[in-house]
Amino acid sequence: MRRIDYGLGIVAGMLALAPQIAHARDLDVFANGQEISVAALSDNIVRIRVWPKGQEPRDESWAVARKIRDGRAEAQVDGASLSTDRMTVVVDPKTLAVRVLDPQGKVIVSDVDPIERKGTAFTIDKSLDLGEHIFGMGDKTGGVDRRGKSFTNWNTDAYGFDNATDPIYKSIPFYVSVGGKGGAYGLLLDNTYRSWFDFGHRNANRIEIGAVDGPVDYYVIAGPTMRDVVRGYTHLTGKAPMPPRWMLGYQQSRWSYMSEKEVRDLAARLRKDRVPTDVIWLDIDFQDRNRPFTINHETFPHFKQMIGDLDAMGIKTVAIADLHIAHAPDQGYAPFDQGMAQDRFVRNADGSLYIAPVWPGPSVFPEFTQASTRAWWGTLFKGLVDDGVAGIWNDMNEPAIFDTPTKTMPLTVRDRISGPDHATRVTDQREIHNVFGMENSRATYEGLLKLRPNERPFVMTRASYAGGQRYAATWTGDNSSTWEHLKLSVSQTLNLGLSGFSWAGADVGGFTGGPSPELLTRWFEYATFAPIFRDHSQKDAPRSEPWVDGPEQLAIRRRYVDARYRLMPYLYAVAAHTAATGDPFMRPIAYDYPGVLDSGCDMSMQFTVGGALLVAGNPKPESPRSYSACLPKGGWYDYWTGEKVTGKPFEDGSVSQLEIAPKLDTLPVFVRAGTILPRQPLVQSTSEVPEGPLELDVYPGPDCHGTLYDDDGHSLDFERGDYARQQITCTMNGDRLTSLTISAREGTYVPWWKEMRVVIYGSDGYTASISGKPVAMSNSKLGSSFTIPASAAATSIVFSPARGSQ
Ligand code: NBV
Repeated sequence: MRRIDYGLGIVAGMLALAPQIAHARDLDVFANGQEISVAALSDNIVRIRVWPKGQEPRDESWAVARKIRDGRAEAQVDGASLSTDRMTVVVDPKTLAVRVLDPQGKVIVSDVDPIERKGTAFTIDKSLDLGEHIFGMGDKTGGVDRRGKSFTNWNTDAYGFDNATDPIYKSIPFYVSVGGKGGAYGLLLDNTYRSWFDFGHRNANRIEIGAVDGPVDYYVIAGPTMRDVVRGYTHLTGKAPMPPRWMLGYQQSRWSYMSEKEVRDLAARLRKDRVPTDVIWLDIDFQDRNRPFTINHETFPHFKQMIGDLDAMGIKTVAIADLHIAHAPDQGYAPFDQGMAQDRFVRNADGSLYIAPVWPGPSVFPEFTQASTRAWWGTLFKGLVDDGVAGIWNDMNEPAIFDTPTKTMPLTVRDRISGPDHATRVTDQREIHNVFGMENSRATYEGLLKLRPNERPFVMTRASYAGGQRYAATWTGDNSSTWEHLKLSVSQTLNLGLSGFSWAGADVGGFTGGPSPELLTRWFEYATFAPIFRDHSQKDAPRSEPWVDGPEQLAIRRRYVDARYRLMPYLYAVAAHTAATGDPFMRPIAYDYPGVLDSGCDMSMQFTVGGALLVAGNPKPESPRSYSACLPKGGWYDYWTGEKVTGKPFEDGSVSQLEIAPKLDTLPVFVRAGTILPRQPLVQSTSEVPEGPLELDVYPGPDCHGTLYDDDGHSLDFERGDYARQQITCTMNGDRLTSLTISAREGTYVPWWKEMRVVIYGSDGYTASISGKPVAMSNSKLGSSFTIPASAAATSIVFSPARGSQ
């Protein structure tokens, strides 16, 4: 970087990068023995780094790719401030305190004290307005809003965690603040050491951010909306990629299905009981003596054949592959032998091999911080992939170690780093612990992609760090079969979504303890609308497959799984939108309806799927007493009945309330007026082609739209244009629908539907025509419907009131 000294300690750096950004300038200021550098990576993202003078840290990151870090937006440097079109950063030349302002000069966030350093540790103090709510921070417990709480980032195997346990599995040092005077903003502290965030817990007007070591290296993302911030964050750290469609199907797991016979019986039962299912999971017991990349051929004598047979039934197999490799010298265990021969495992500070107990007994651990070791790890999946395993589950990668009070490796365990984005150097677990799990899942993801270059890899990881969503989906670890955990499953999944991890779920029914019939049924209902719907339970805990509580509970659970499969065209279109934009699949209501933020209505068990479908759960899910669903301003329809609902305006008028008397067989779900919701006939697996027309449910209202999206569901061909997308809009005259337009099909893929059945809710009758030709319409009390052939060309349908219904 070439530097120009402007005097007074203010320096503007000229970047000698790509010619088109050569004019972009960073702001560098030094004072009191410290130096600060502010760079505008895009018009709403700045990177701020501060270091003791002369000790500029390496420009490295596990979270933010180099090409993103090297990006520069048009920015003006004026004295000690840097401005883009959307934000200004002002540095106090004496203290180096930072103020971030919006274009109107309103403060988004400011330092309330200079950075404090104690040895290698530092603390940054940021302002916290009265109106701010805080979200994000990954899987942290304690409810959706993080305000008033403090957290530590240190990946931890948190078996038996509760709503106050911290730290747990993941470290995502990123939050979104909403409701402050300068609008929403986000902050990512890109520091992998043990770090902490205090959101007004010790001091109500402050956010304190610190780490025990490592660089002061953070990004501020300006809003003004929560959506802008989350999109900005996923620009920085990457989007969760488009998953295979089967990820959205129902998934059945257990620690463990112990034998091939048990797995085959399970698959047969799922089909016999007509519980649509896409995935069966194999936990550690399918392996030989818990050794990753082996198969117990006594209990699974025809492993490959079994997977093929499941596949033929429309059921994929996901198999576990933990990161601990059995320390098994001279036993012909290839992962150990190869790893030793190639020096792939982490070592103690004195250079001796680090060996510690986990499932296989004494184990060794690949050094995932080396690119060549990640590549080697990837090759180990060849056998499982050849056998037809569809996805891989990386558990225990905090990393979890048995028989040690810290539950993990000593901090002194050495990690060598090498690879394209890092200097080749040696460090230790103090720096690497929090990224170990992410790099494990990255190695798996990249390995699968190499083995099957045109398939979307599916990896599920337990531990991760900021940016881990690029490589893996996640789940919330070892939760419990309690109502409290049902609530946690909602708040954790929401915050994971706001932290980039759109593909997340909690063990349905709870991992430990065994759910009551009511709890398991309710959990099925909520999980129907979660990104990942996987029923999983602990060894020796009561079983939690859908039928375990008899036919009545099974019937309700099945009805919900059916509902999810019927919604698949909508869910898949939301998934495609999520992968493209970073908008979470499952979102807090305020994401799409910011007006509700301070309504005072309890929305702790409410969320939307893709903005249009609103789940209005009971804030006390165990209680039979009636409660209020809080519906944002605007019209809503009951998803189950298609009827328009009207609530009572509540307090400030930003929501209306609907009194709900809880019934075990109903989870209230509403559709925004103005939604066009695609649905399909019921199937038992997403690999089955639905029979009959695609259904387009039209819920008339303002800003009326919907999206159709389809592709082959598993390959990467969609990236080369082999997908089908159509936008659907409608126009209204007052309360009446006047037209519906389906755009010409974009992309080369030909979707499965040959016909579309359009259902218009909430009217008392229409007649319809296409290009002047009447369309046969059937009108009933609930709405009007008609069927038209599917077409790649644009189609416009014009409506008029049915005779006698004006
Ligand atoms: O592999 C066994 C389990 C697994 O079922 C669970 O989902 C993981 O979170 N695993 C933890 C290890 C044992 C936990 C007690």
